[in-house]
Amino acid sequence: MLTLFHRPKTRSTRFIFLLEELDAPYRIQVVSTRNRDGSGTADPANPHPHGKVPAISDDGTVVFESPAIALYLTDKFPRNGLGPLAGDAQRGAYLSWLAYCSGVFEPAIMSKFMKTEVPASAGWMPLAAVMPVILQQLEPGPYLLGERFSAADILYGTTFALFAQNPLIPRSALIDDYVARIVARPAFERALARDGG
Ligand SMILES: N[C@@H](CCC(=O)N[C@@H](CS)C(=O)NCC(=O)O)C(=O)O
Repeated sequence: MLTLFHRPKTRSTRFIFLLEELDAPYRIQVVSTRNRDGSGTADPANPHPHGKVPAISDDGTVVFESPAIALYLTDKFPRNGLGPLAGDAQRGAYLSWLAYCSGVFEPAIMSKFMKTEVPASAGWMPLAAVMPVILQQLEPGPYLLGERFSAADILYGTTFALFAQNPLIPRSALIDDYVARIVARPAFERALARDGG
């Protein structure tokens, strides 16, 4: 059985969304994590090396970090076509956009939030340079991979949704329409219903 180590209203909620989209069998194990104010403790039951969520265990095979989990799950449960498989012409784009999310997009948001300049030698770029790249990819629409909805859209769509009321990410009709498409999916509703565990 596949276990999702989860804390409600965090990045792990996206994986309830994905597991619902995949129609995969899974159980949720709610764990504690540290809080933003420094209080709280990581749960020893959580296999993530820093006690963060999400992490999964698939009959003992542990996977952590969002892009890795997304890829593992879409490879393992290919039935609903949520991730192009090896040999698919869109595989390269899929892998790239998954990795870009936590390797470039999220650090760019955090740098802007922290008001820290992104050094030229950093592995990511300022948000002002990242947003045009994402917008260009989304322009043909309706999804990052064009007509094909994928797990990458779950990562980006829910991130944009989180910042819907936050001026940190400049709004555009393109992003608003994209978010509306993602959160209208029945699997998203089901994920919110199961978010508490
Ligand atoms: N790079 C990780 C980030 C995971 C992460 O930061 N999760 C937050 C919740 S949204 C967390 O567990 N925070 C508690 C902590 O840092 O101890 C991923 O993308 O999966």
